[in-house]
Amino acid sequence: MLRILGRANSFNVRKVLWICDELGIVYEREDWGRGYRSTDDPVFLDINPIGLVPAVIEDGVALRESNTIVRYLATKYGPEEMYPQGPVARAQTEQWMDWANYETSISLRGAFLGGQLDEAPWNNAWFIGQGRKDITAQVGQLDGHLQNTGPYITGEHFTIGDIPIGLVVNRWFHLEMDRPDYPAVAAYYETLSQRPPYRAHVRNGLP
Ligand SMILES: N[C@@H](CCC(=O)N[C@@H](CS)C(=O)NCC(=O)O)C(=O)O
Repeated sequence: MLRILGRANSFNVRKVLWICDELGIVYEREDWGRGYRSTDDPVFLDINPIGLVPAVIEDGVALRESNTIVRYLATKYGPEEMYPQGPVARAQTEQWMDWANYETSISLRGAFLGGQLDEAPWNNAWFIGQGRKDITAQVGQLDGHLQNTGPYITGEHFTIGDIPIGLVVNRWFHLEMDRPDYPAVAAYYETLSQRPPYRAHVRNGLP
């Protein structure tokens, strides 16, 4: 059985829980990470030397990086539609995963970890201001894309491209700062919310 190591309130662990429920994958989850067993524990570092959650183990193989785990599970268990094989459709799906994990992660460190949770070292005034400015612009870019593409990120069907973005959008609506109205993003949030795994693991009251 798939073993998931990571606390269920982690932004990145929630992506893995979401896809498992989408695909009906049975798993057992162990609480590791902030507030639980430390990821500096040698037992955890043996599994994931990078020391971050999530990590998974299946058939004796340990994997890390939430987006990689999502792609692995979709490849192994998912329908073609959820992770298209054609090179163009696949790239159009993955570009949103990479964008979310790099661009918006940096902005959210300032806007959320620094600006909302007051977490060091992100709680520096300049970094908070820049993060707020950047995430506002990035969600605006997402809105522009969804106006032409929706209801899902690549069009008609739900794909794994929606998973990291779905976490970003949920956090966006929890940001305690001035946020412009982005109607296409708001509609997208409602579309995702019709999926029970999204409501269970992402739009579940947690930012
Ligand atoms: N790039 C990694 C980032 C993982 C990451 O930053 N995980 C955070 C939680 S969302 C973590 O392990 N924080 C330390 C902790 O919980 O102890 C991924 O996508 O999996």
